[in-house]
Amino acid sequence: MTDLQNVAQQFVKQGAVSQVASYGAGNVNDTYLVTVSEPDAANQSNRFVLQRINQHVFRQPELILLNMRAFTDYMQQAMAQEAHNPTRRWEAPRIIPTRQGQDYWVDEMGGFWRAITLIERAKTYPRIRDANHARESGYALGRFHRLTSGLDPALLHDTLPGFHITPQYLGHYDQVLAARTPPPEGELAQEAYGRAFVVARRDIASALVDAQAQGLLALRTMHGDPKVDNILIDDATGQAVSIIDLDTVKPGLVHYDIGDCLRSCCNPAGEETTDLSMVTFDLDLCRAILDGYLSEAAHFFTPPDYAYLYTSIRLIAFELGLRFFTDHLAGNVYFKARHPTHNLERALVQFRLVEEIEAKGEQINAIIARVSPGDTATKE
Ligand code: GN1
Ligand code: MG
Repeated sequence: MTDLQNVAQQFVKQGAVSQVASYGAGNVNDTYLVTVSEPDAANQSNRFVLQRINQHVFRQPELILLNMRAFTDYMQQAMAQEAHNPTRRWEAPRIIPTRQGQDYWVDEMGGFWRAITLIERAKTYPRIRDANHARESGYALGRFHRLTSGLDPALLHDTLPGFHITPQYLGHYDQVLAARTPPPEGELAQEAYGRAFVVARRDIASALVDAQAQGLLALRTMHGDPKVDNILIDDATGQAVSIIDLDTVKPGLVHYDIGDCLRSCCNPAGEETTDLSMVTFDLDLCRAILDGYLSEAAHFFTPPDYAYLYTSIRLIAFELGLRFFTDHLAGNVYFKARHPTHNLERALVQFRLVEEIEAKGEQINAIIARVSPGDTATKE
């Protein structure tokens, strides 16, 4: 068993580790909150976040740290240069080096560890609480995209090849399906539903990569995982202060992020519910998120960027459902699962959400039209 105290101590320059506790609800990495007897001089805090990177998913974890250095430095400069509202708090987690000055530490079993600062007086939530929370979540993503919009994505490494490339997930799904043995009796109906669901939507898988190939959507810096649990909300003001979980920041389409943020934040039941009748795509939350997002992103958004918003919302919900479904069929090898059908349940939630997004397509497009320039007549 890993000696967590010893791992944590590698990142502590003064004082002793007094507690290491499990932290957050990530599906991929292992995350801990570390408490130290004395505050760190550089970070002014006696707590920090310790993570073991899942090397089955991230094959070259050191690239994560290289990227993090590059884009956090860039964002700091971008913030210093803009005349942004100084009363608004906005922070980014920083890398805490080891006592030897390295950005990560590898244990004797090959485990890859890194530490980052904890942003105090703020927390994340597993589900959206209200329209203000939704607007702030959209703002946080827009703020991140705006602050990185001038960064040449070619300067960032690809920490996770194929991430959000839906046609690749589909190819993998086909392979897994070809090797599939018949499911247990109790899962037959759900699996048949899932398979039919995917068949009916295969043709949407390439919509965003095609738009990129046609030069309509540009490669930029993406966050990769802007779900509701990764938006930090200030305890006192209710405003977003950071977007965390920066392992998947890499070159990509901002539309992957927008789709992911909306599929996560517009479903108040959350992605872990087992009551499918509670899964909805809430239009008021959608409007609030897009308002918050565009309050920052309108600065760099182009007409095709607006035109592909609906596509991205539908596609990324479908993609996550497909990823969960594939992982269930493959025996839960990617996402952590607390029980054998956990990833099947998660897939069904996303598929239900896709049906909602499709059923409400006209209304969602009407919201998008209202927030798009050129449609000033209907603007609120
Ligand atoms: C994973 O590990 P976590 O919970 O931050 C996944 C995301 C999914 C998310 C769904 C690297 O994120 O793509 O949207 O689960 N991250 C990776 O909850 O695959
Ligand atoms: Mg993540």
